[in-house]
Amino acid sequence: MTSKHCIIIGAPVDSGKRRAGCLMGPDSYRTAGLGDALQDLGHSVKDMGNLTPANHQPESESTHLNQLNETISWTHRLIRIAEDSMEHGLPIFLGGDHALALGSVAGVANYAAKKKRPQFVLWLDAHSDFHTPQTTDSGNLHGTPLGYVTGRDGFTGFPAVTSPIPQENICILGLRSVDHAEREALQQTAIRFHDMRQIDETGISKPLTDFLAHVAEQNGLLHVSLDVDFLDPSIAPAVGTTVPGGATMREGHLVMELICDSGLMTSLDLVELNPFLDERGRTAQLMVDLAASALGRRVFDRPTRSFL
Ligand code: HAR
Ligand code: MN
Ligand code: MN
Ligand code: MN
Repeated sequence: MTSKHCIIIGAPVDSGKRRAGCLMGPDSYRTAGLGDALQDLGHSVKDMGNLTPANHQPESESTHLNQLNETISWTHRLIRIAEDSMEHGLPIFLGGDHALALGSVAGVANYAAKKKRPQFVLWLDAHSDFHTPQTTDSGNLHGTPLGYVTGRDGFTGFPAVTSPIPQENICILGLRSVDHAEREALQQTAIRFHDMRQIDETGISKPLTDFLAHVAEQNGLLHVSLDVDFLDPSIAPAVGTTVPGGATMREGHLVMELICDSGLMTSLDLVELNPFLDERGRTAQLMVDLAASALGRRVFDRPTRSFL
């Protein structure tokens, strides 16, 4: 693949749910060798260090939403840095929990709109994260980013979504835990969603290559959001929301290798790693290895595959 300028952005967001620990994620990825792995593949790497949320009001008692103000403040920060970093290279957002994608995705979409290119999103996750602040039972905002970036109502207090992602530009792979309200809403949309049962039947490459072909045809930008719980907990235990029956090691790598072959990825989130729950760093290492696959690591070189 052509070499990229990778911009590593530590986003130790830990406000998207109650169980703490994702704030240690960015440093775990660094310890697992993310920067060197990317450089060994021929990319240039700039590490921006870890962000902090903008100052915010103390959390209010009068909402069922967990750490709302801190999450809003992270969203402001991340939108700006996402928009800006897209001008300079391929941002890799090191989470942090999935609430970081409220900002990373909204920000890259603003950049795409400026460039008059359509923005696409590949969501690799056990969960659909399609709640709004009204529909979430848990009050955990890491369950809402796809709701936010598609422009669903109810995100009072958050930055207005100026470039909503069109539903037909989103593909979710890996689903096996979808709440009732999310299912009802998702089924009314043009979002492409594939649960593990379907992936068992068709293999994971079929829905993915169909989607990549669509992105290529539309000359789109592609944001990839990789949630640790996309993977089976037996290989990726370091996550607060484990759901059995997830993607295998090879399914994970194949997804990343196909993304790499397509040459389409323009930004990446690595989210939900909770190093406090890890076993000798194996989950952090696997996530770094998957990122390396998406950016060109392989056993044999293959010609770039055309998705058109
Ligand atoms: N749907 C559940 C909720 O809203 C669980 C959401 C879990 N989300 C993540 N990221 N772990 O995918 O509470
Ligand atoms: Mn800023
Ligand atoms: Mn998620
Ligand atoms: Mn998840």
